[in-house]
Amino acid sequence: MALFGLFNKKKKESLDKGLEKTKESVFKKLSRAIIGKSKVDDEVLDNLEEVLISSDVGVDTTLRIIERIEERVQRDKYVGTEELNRVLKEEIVDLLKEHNSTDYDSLTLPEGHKPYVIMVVGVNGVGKTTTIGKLAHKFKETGKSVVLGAADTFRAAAVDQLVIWAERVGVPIVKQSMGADPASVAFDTLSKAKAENADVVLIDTAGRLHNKINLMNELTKIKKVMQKVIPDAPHEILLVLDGSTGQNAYEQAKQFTLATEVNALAITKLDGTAKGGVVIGISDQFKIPVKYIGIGEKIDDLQVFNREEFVDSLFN
Ligand SMILES: Nc1nc2c(ncn2[C@@H]2O[C@H](COP(=O)(O)OP(=O)(O)OP(=O)(O)O)[C@@H](O)[C@H]2O)c(=O)[nH]1
Ligand SMILES: [Mg+2]
Repeated sequence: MALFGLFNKKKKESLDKGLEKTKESVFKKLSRAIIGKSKVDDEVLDNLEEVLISSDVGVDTTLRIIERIEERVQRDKYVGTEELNRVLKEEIVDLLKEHNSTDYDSLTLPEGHKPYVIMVVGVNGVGKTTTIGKLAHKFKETGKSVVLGAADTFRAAAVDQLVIWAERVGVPIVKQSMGADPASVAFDTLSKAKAENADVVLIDTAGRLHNKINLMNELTKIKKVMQKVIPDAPHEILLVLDGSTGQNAYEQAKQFTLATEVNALAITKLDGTAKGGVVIGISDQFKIPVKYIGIGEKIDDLQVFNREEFVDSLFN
């Protein structure tokens, strides 16, 4: 138990540090929003609405949060501004729980899929390859055997980058030369993982092809070919979004969810940006669980997303 507590403390510390910029910005704005006010009234609520929208929470989600707080103020008759942070935290966590009452323990793999195949998608530069490296490390730490597949054959450097991660983490990788058919790499990767009875497969894909239609067709083809080896693969299509792009991340989520069956999200680069509010908006607006957040470039800078921890860190 003591060890578990230590882990949690470490996780919280890195989360606080990773979200520093967003926290600072939200804190400043919130302080301004309640200046000279002792109770939460209409003016404070108007200011709060501005704070949330300007923190990239998104208009729809902001309105839902404000509505909840309005109801709360009516119900409780009086809510002091010193309680605003606590009330905000509670209402946001409750809002996020509307889609899913329990948090995902993303590292516990569902039974009956061995190997469990995760195909990682997203536009170029969002952090797909880095997230795969960090995730491979996480799975390995929990005792799982992992195989990586370098199905981004669009650039030579893409394969090399994944090779470096495979070495760093100490897991096998399946690759072919640059320009090879990505679907063929995926096929080889699944064949190897199946033969070796591996637990998890992580497939990297290209974020940039000649155009968007090409990209979506390519992903569909990779999927089809994978199913020749494992009929229900991929079990997870993990869309990686760059949190520091704010509204752009929403747009990408919209486009990818329309074109492919994305069923998990990772939001990266939350360190070094004040736009961390995107995580709240995206969790609320897409009914797809945010499973991971990226808070730095290093191997340990990926966290399993937990709504309460996240919201708690943001408003403390
Ligand atoms: N600060 C920070 N940087 C990150 C994070 N995740 C990824 N990066 C950096 O973002 C850059 C792009 O990451 P990649 O993993 O190469 O992105 P990608 O989606 O694979 O890119 P393509 O292969 O070009 O499509 C790298 O410099 C990473 O180190 C993060 O959580 N925080
Ligand atoms: Mg890459």
